[in-house]
Amino acid sequence: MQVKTFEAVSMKQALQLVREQLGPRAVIVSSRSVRRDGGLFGLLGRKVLEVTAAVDEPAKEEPVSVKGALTPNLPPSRPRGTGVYHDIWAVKQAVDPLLDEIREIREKVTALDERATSEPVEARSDLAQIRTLLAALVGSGALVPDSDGPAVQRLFYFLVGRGIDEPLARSLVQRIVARVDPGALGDLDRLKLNLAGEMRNDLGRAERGGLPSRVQIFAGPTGVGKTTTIAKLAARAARSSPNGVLVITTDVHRVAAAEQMIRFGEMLSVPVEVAISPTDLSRAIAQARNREHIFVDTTGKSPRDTGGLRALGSLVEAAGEAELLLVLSATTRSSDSREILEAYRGLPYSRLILSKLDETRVYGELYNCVVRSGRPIACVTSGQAVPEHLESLDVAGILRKVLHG
Ligand SMILES: Nc1nc2c(ncn2[C@@H]2O[C@H](COP(=O)(O)OP(=O)(O)OP(=O)(O)O)[C@@H](O)[C@H]2O)c(=O)[nH]1
Ligand SMILES: [Mg+2]
Repeated sequence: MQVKTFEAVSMKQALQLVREQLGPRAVIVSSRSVRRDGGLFGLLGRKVLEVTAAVDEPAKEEPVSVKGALTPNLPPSRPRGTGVYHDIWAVKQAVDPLLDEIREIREKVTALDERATSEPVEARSDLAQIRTLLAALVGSGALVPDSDGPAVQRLFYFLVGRGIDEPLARSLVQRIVARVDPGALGDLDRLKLNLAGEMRNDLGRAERGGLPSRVQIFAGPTGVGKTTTIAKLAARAARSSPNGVLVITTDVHRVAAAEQMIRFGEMLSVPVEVAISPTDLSRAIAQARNREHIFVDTTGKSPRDTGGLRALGSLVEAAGEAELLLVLSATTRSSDSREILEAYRGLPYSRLILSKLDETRVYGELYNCVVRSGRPIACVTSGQAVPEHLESLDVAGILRKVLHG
C-alpha cells in the first residue's frame, strides 16, 4: 500500500493531486486543516488542507481529468478485496473534511448573525443609559446654558434666552431628555419638537381659583399697571352695560392715586367711588347691588411689605364674594417675580394679569408666572392706551409668544 500526504488550498485541489499522483483507486485516509507560515505564535499563518491518501497498488502516472472533483477518490469499481465496507469508509473519508468545512462556515455565520442582532440591542441600551444619566445630570444642576455646546445645553440656552426661569428651564430639559427617543438627544430640532407639548402640559395644569364674580379686585406690586388695566376693562364693560359698571378705588395712600382713577372715570363716563377702609369697601359693594361689574383698585404692595399685604388680605375678605386678580409686569426680572409670587401666596388670587408686554421682547415670564403660581392668565396688556392694548391670551397664544416672540 502506498500512503502519501498532500497539502492543498481546497478539497477539490487535494483530490486532483491525489488522483494525479496515486491514481483513481486511491482513497482518502484522513484530512485536516493546518496553518502554515506560522506568523505570530502560528496565529496568523495561512490555512491549508492536509490530506493523506492511500492506494493498495503502485501509483500510475495516469492523466486524470479534474471533472467531477467530489468523487474521483471513490474507486470507479469496488477496490479489490475490500468489499462494501471499504466503499463506505472511502465515502466517509471524502465527506468528513467537507462536513468540517460546513461546520466551520456555519459557526462563522452564526457568530455574524449574533453580532448583527446583538449590536443594535446593545447600542440601544447604551443610549438608554446615556439618556438616564443625562436626565440625572440635568436635574442635578450640572447643566449650563451654552449656545455652542451639545444639543441639550443649546436647548437650555434657548429656554433661558426666552426668559424661562433657570430652574423651570432645567426641569423642562430634564423631562424632555427623559422622554425623547435616545436618538434625538443630539438633535436640537428634535428636542425642540417636544418642547411645546411639555410646556402646554405645564400651562394646562393651571386652574382658576374661586368662582367668577361680578366684583373683581386688582392687586399687585407698585406701578405694574393695575389702575390703567382697570380703566381699560371698565371702559370695555361700559360699552355693553353703560350703567352697569362701578369702579371703587381703595388707594388713598399714594398721593393723587385716587385722583388718577377719578380722571379715568370722567374720561370713560364710568362712576368712581373711594373707599378708605375695608368696612367702607364692604358698604360700597353692598350699595352697588344693581351693578353688573365692580372693579376695585388697590394700593401697590411691595413683596416685602408684609404689613401692607396683610391689610390687603383684610380688604379682600371685606369684599365678600369677589375675585382677586394679581397684576404682574412681564418686564420684571425672573428672580424678583419669584419673590413676588412667594409673598402673594397667602392671598386667594384666582388669575393673573401680565402687563407691559410691549416693553419686552422676551416673554418667558408668561410661562414662569403661570407655572409658579398654578393660576391661568386672565388677560395681558401691551401699551398705555385706554381702552386699547388689552387682550386675552390662551395657552396656545402664550406658547407662541414665549417660543417665537
Ligand atoms: N408700556 C406700558 N405701560 C403701561 C402698561 N400698563 C400701564 N402702563 C403704564 O405704567 C405706569 C403705571 O401704571 P399704573 O396703572 O398707574 O400702575 P399701578 O399698578 O396702578 O401703580 P400703583 O398704583 O402706583 O401701584 C403708567 O405710566 C401706565 O401708563 C402697559 O401695558 N404697557
Ligand atoms: Mg394704581
